Amino acid sequence: MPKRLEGATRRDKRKEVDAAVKRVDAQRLLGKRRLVLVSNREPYVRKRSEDGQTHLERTTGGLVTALEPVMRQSGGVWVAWDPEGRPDAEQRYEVPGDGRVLTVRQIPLSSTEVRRYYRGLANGALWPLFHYFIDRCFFHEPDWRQYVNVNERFADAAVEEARPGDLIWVQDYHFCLLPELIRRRRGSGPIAFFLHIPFPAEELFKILPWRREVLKGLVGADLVGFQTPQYAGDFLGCCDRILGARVDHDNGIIEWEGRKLQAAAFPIGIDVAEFENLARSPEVAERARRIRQNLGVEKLVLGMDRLDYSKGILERLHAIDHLFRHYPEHRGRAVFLQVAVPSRTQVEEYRTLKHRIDEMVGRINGQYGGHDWQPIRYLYRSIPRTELVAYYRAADIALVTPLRDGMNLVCMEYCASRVEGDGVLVLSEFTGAAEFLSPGALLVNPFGAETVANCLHQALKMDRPEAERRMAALRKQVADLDIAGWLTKFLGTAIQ
Ligand code: ADQ
Repeated sequence: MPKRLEGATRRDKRKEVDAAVKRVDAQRLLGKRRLVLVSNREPYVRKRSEDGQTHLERTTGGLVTALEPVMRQSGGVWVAWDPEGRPDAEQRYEVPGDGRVLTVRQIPLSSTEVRRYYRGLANGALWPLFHYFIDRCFFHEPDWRQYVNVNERFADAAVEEARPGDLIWVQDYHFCLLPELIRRRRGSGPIAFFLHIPFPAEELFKILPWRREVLKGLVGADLVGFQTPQYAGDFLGCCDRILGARVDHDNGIIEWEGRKLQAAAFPIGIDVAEFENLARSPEVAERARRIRQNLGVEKLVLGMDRLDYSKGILERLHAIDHLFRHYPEHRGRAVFLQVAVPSRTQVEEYRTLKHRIDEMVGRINGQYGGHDWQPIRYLYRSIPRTELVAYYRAADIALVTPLRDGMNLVCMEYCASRVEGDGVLVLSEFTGAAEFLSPGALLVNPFGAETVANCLHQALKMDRPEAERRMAALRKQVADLDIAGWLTKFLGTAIQ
């Protein structure tokens, strides 16, 4: 029997969930099917409250917020890694709430599996390769074997959970082999896959020693979704020329082993209403005012990222250095605030990166700062949603300069939070989001410190009418990309 964890409903923000339920009609989309979702990350974390009771807290992030009501309406099962579980103890638990039951099936991993499948193949080979960092890739056969092994374990669990006709939806690069493994075990029933990160150009993808295996795994799905048409096109090219499948490039149809499947772009968005409502709340407005007051400058430039080399934080700091050196008029007037949420902290490379960022912040502050003004403020922590939105409200400019990013939600969250209609977005042209936000954003090549500094200077000097014009275009685009629409389109296509 699944165990129930006490007290979850108390902490759960039911109102938010109910609002989202209204926008995504799971019953209309799925009919009697349930949704069985597989993701690496668990959607809930267990917290102990002061009275000693364990309760569940939903992890932050648009995907979980948008999916939870759909999963619940369909009585769905979420299969995910249990990072705290003992390797031999698989668990299932129900998430209390209104309506039908949502079950989480947890898959614990051994330390070898974590090292080789998660840190090794997923984050030491696929993540850097798909983000174009060839020199950071490590291709080890033992890592690959564990990747296969873990994908097989997840396939067993997903198939065990799924009833005939249920939609199994696999998320992201941790599980590229899963669609085919599920198909082999299950025979019929729809399978969908969505890649949150970029899919690389063929010349890069070719580098992967297990390129055919990965493609074969993915084409086991009925629908493979990508963030942008560019990534979908690159995938189709690889299926055509590396796998040897028959490909209709115009319609995104692949024929493989007597079956047809579709590959297409489904650009993800954010829960726009959630950000707008938070930004409009008096608490957030007051907090934003205080943030500005404490910084005591005319202009606040904000960076907000997971601490990951793909986000280009070090390169951004070089640009800040360049800005204060070559445009001294901003000294004492502008502050760059970087908030970085710790990420993959057990990986040596991420620890080194943190070290280098710490050093660089110290060096720039030492060089230009004084008693009354420091050019950079740096927070290394995860911050609650309300605080996040307060920073977005407080910032005149969002500096979003990843070296490569599947989509990037931070830039959309910033625009949705600019309820007064001003603010400037400086956005890397190597994000998926750049394909959709170019009319309003200042697009920039994040690799050139001088280029970014010049662009930032332009943003700092931009007059309000231009900023408002640009922000109006951005807010419209962000509203069109709302997460509810994404979910509706994806699920609608997956069960056609
Ligand atoms: P990420 O690489 O995590 O996502 P992103 O899309 O920017 O990148 O999402 C980051 C999330 O973390 C945002 O929702 C943001 O609010 C939050 N966040 C950032 N800094 C934070 C902080 N200091 N404290 C708390 N929260 C913070 C992957 C892909 C992306 C893709 C998404 C969704 O790499 O390209 O856009 O999935 O598909």
